[in-house]
Amino acid sequence: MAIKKEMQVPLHISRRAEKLRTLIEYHSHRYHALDLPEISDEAYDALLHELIGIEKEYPALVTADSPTQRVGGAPLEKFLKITHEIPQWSFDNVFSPEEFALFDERVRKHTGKSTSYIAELKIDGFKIVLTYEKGKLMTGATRGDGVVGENVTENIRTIRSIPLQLARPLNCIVEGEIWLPKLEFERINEERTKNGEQVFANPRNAAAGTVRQLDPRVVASRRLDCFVYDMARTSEIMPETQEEELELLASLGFQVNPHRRLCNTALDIVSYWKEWTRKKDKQEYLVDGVVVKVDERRIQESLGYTAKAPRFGIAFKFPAEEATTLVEDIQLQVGRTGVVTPVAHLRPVRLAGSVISRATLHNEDQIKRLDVRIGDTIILRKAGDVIPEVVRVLPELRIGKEKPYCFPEYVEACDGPIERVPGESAYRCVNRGSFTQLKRRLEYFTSRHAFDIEGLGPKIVELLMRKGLVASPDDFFTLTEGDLSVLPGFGEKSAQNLVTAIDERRRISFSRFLTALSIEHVGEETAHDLARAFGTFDALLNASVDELERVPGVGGVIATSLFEWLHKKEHQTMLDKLRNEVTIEKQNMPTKKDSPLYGKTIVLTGGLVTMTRDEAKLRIREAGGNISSSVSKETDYVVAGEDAGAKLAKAKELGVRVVTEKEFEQMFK
Ligand code: 0OX
Repeated sequence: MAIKKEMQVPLHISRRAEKLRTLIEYHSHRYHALDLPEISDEAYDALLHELIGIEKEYPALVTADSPTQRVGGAPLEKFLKITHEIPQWSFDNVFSPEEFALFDERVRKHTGKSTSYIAELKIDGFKIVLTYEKGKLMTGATRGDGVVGENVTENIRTIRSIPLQLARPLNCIVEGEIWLPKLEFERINEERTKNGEQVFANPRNAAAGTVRQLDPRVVASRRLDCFVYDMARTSEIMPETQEEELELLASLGFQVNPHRRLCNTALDIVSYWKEWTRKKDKQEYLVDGVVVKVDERRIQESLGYTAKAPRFGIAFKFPAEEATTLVEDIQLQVGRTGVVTPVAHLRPVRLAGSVISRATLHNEDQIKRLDVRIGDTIILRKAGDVIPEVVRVLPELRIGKEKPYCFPEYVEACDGPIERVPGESAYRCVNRGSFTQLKRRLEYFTSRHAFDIEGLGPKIVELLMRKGLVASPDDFFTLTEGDLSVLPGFGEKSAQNLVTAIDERRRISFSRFLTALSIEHVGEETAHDLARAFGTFDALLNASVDELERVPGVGGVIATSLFEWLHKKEHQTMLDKLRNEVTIEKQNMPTKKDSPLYGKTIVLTGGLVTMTRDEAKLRIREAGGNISSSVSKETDYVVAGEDAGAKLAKAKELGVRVVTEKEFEQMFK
């Protein structure tokens, strides 16, 4: 007979639930009562969902005071309370097209036919309920717990997009979202940093903190804004559809978000959602999803409400960019120049639309800074096309069995010991000739950054190495169809295709060629600088250390190590053989001398929305600019994308000019 799970809650589960409850309560207080959260809403949600999951599986663990048992923020003491005339609902959430389809199915089952929906952007701000009498603004109230809110009328009177007087003398109650423009949020935080005050975590919290400011003058000094989306009650006739309702609100003088779309099918909604998943970050305000409402009021009313939410609408949230997960292990990864990078192996977690199971920890200093241990629960973040990052550890959830990570002396992939390079945070393999390191170099050689040979990915490279066909980069160019067609997974056709793909790459630009060699310190940017300075590979080979050092972007350390690399016997032999096989093109100098980027040093930071990082780099190079990965006094511009962090702060500190992605785009025009 199956034993009920509530009879046997494993100790580690009940302990985890208890720790989660305490931690969630702490962050809930910081969020709701202090408007000063330490973690993002998404990380908070991830913790809450974990607790909900545990309590669902083990109902015996539900306590009356569990944070899962309460909804919304309790009103603070400092403002007068207002009991809402209309209960303040919010919609249930769905997170994927599949979940949305279930919602649509429920609606269609009820109506017996297809229904048109209105899709609106879900503004991630602070909810406000406005009451007008005879067209005059009487009160503005926060949502509070949905029944009782706070009277913040004096504060919201300072918001210019909230009309004090409507176009007609009607009585009405409307609902909307107060938000703070992203740039204004940054300005406020700068000011707070100067005054030694704690900064706001995001524009949403800054908006909430401002609306609940006791001094209306402070509110007036900040540029709050408002979108209204619902007419909850009116002394006039209610419009028949949500579309007409939004038009009515606009005609009365409210600011209504312009990006709504009338959709006839669930598929249309999903494409609107996908479109805005991409476009959301370009707005001045935060958008955290799409709100979908049945358009016709008659159908809305007949669908009614559950105990928790209306049935006629749903919040279709964008994929979260932060989540929590467990560090199952920390392993070392050997790179092509022998640098050994610690990588966190994670319990797989869905993040920004993909499943993440690894995150780089960069180096020993980063591990120490984060104090990340095997067994820890961490907050993971992935924004735009930036690689997933460990934001912080949640030490409150430790049970004492977490293991701090220690760099070993001997690393198998290095085929020997490792050493920490003096003056650097990196460890390197002492032995530069291990199989893994050679494999990384050969993989990189054929990759899209270098020779870009189609069909020659890491798996094939390893196969070719194991079969003894390739041990040095020049070996790729002497492979024959006969060599390849007998390999596992190959036939005559695929062998022929690969040989053709290799042949197509026998001409290569100087900078790509140089990048492909995996010379220490010579990445894509330095390779470009060198190629631009010397024009031909022979000129580079003939350069002295002094001449190398004079190239912008190349310092003494790089010059010396490059010179040594180029003049090492084994490298010269390899280069001779390789140059017999391929033709290195002369580097074309950029012609756009009139570009504002010509000769400038640019740092890219944060997520870009309109282009990938690689595209941005290419365009900078074409315009004659240099790209650097760190901010210094020599930097001319820092391009700050979404969620730019430390580099942006450094730029501000040094007085380096910061440009937005939009301004950056303008520079190419
Ligand atoms: C938003 C938003 C929020 C109307 C009745 C329950 C939900 N954040 O942008 N809520 C609603 O609708 C309410 N619409 C929105 N656009």
